[in-house]
Amino acid sequence: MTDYFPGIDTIAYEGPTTDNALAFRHYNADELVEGKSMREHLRFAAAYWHCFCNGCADQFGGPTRTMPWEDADPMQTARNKVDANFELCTKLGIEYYCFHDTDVAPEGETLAESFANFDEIAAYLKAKQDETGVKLLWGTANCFSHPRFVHGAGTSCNADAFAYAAAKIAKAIEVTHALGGEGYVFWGGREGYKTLLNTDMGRELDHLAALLKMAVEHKKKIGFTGQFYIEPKPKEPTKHQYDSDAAACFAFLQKYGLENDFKMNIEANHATLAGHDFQHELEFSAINGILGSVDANRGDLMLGWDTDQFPTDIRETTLAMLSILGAGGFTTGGLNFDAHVARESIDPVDLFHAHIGAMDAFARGLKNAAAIRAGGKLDAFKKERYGSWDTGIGAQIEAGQLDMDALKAYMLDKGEVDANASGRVEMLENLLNDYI
Ligand code: XLS
Ligand code: NI
Ligand code: NI
Repeated sequence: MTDYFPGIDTIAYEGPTTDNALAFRHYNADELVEGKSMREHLRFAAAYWHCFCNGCADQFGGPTRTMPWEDADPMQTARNKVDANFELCTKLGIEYYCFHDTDVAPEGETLAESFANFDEIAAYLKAKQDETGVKLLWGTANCFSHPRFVHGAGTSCNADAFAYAAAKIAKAIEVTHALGGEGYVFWGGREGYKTLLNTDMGRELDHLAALLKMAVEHKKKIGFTGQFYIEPKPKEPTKHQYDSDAAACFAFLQKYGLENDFKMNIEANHATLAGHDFQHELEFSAINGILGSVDANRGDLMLGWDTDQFPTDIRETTLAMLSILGAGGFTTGGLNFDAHVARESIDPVDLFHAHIGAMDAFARGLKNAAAIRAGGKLDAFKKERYGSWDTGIGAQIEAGQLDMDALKAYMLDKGEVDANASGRVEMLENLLNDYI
C-alpha cells in the first residue's frame, strides 16, 4: 500500500471515552442496530472530488491544502489519486467511493483522448477495487466545469453542447457499469438559467427530459442495472436550477414519464439552500418512493451557498436517520460525504479527522433514531393525532365514500367541529432532545 497518510493506521472503534483523536467513538462497523450492522445501514462513501481534487481555493486565493499525490504529469497525478483514494477508504473502513469522470482522469485535447484517459484510469480503479474490496457507490459525468457548458448541457441553447454531454454521460455510465457501480447520479450542474430574458424554459426542459430518456435507453442497451438518481439543488451555479428540490424533480419526472427510472440523491446543504430542512427533502422522497441516496454534508445557515461541510450536527443526523430508517433504509444508495475540509485545514490528516467526525455523527444519529423508534412515543403521538381519520367521518372520507353534499349535510347537522387538540410542539422537541 502507498503511504499518502503516513503514521495513520486503520482507524479503530475505541468507544466514547477514548482520548485518541484518530479513533471512532461511536461508529462500530459490526455493531447491530435494529438487527443490521452499522456498516450495512450507513453505507459510507468518500467523494473523490472533494478528497483528492479540491485544494480549497476560493475567490480570494489559490489552493492551500497539501495534496501529496500531485505530480507534474496529470496522468501520474490521476494514478496517485487512485492510490490515495483506496488508502483513505481502507484506513477509515469506508466501503464505497463516488466520482465524476473528470475527477479520476484528466481531460485530453480531444474527446477521444479524454475517453482513453478515463479508460486507462478505470482499469486501475478496477484493480484497486478488487484488491481492497472498496466499491463504487455511484459515478457521474461533469457537464458543468468546461466553458463549452457555459449555457448548460442538456439545457444548452447550443445543440452541440447537448451532444457532447450525451457522449460524456454515455461513457460515464459505461465506466460505472464496468466498475460494478451501484448507481449513477445526475446533478444539474448548469441546467438552469440566469435570466428569462434569454431563456426558453419550456424548450430547455423538454431537452433535459430527452437527455434523461436517452440515458435510460443507454442503460438498458448496455445492461447496467444500477439505480439512476437526480440530485436536487435550487441555485448555484445558475440563479435558478431546474432540479430545484425533490418536489420539483418529482413533478418533472412525472411530466415526462420518467418517475420509475429515477430516485433522488438528497444533499443536506442543497435542501437548506432550497429553504427546506434536510429531513423535509428525505421525507418527501420517502413518501413518494424515490428516496435513493444521500450526499451527507451540512451548510452554514449564515451563508447562502453550498459550503459542503462535513456533517457534525447530531440533531440533523438523528432526524435524517429517522426518515431513512422509516423508509426501510438504503438499498443501492448510501451516505456519500459530499464535503471538503476547511481552507485552513491544510494537512492530509485533516481528511481523517473530517471523516471520523462525520461517521461518528451518523453513527450517533442512527443509534438515536433507532432508540426513538424503539421508544415508540413519537409514532404513538402521530398516530393519535390523526385518530379522527381512523373511525367515523374521517374513515369514510379516506375510503372515498362521501361527496361534498354528504359533508355539507354532516356539518349542518353537527354544527361545529370536535375540539382540536394541542400539537404539543415543545413537548415533542423536548422528547427529541431526550435522545440526543
Ligand atoms: C454540487 C453537487 C455535486 C454532485 C455531483 O453542488 O453536490 O457535487 O453531488 O455532481
Ligand atoms: Ni452533491
Ligand atoms: Ni452540492
